[in-house]
Amino acid sequence: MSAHPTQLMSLSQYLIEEQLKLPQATGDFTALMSHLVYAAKVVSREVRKAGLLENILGATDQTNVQGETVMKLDEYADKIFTHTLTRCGHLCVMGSEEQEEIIPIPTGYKIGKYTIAIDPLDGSSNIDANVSIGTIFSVHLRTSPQGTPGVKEDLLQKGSKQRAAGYIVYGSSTMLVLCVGKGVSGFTLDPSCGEFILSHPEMKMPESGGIYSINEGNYDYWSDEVKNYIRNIKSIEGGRKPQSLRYIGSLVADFHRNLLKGGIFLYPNDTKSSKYPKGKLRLLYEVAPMALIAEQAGGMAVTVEGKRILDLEPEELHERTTFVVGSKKEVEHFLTFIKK
Ligand code: AHM
Ligand code: MG
Repeated sequence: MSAHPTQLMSLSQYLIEEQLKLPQATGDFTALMSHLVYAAKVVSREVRKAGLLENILGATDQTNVQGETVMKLDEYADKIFTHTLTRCGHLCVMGSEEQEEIIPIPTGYKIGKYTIAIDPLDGSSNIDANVSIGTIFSVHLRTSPQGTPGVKEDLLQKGSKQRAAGYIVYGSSTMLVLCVGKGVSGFTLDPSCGEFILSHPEMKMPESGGIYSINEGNYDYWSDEVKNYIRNIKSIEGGRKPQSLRYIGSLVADFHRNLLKGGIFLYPNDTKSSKYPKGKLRLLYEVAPMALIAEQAGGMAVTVEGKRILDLEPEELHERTTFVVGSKKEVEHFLTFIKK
């Protein structure tokens, strides 16, 4: 960034400007975001130190609610986000990938009007290999009465009702991509002053792209529609250029690259074994927030049956779904392969 410091906008300034556009805004959302950003900076600091400290890399002796190995950084990130956010006075309840049940506000702390569903550290199987990982979050307004403890139903709301969604990618730099209802903005953490600075205003996903991202090792498990689509985009029939495969295995990093460069990401369901019959990714804190960001950046997000992700009615906290997301023309092309 070569702009003079007086021309730069920090995330705090950005949030206050957004708040001032809404005469009815109370400042609660801005305050909630500042607590979330504090926790993200702490996680970013720990990720940057990984490898130096013995107690950060590697696995714990536990598995999470999904039956997956819990990494030490997973556990650390879960603790810092849930501790900070449940005590900030603006949430009524929280949900985390790492915790089976909803997380209540501890006794003695103010109960607020928002909910957050979070994947504290996504892509954690990549931690030990120094590959980009991330945090994904989704914010809703509660539906149960104000002032009472929040309930599961406050979290089980459609993606289209999200008040905000975002992700933090701990990559070659730490970046926060945020949608506060309308439009998408990207902020890069300046480690010298500890602030997220607006580096990517009004982000738009290219209308089409030349990248596809999918775990192709699962090919034999897919439906014929998904197989036909993947064969088609790799085909050179008629002199076409095949698309490039890029798959990191960290949703945040794969999504972020496709947002910037254009492309499509798919995680279909497993039709031949019982491992992921509904897909692997979780609706509330992985898929729905990414879908809001994609749509607000001009892209599309659907299930493998072609249903709009933001219209899905969640029934469970850790519900899984299939996910096809990316540039508008690429997702539309995918939809032409689905049987009517
Ligand atoms: P996690 O939440 O346990 O890290 O799992 C989610 C991750 C996503 O980041 C990524 O897109 C996907 O799992 C990769 O799965 P696979 O290894 O099956 O390709
Ligand atoms: Mg995850």
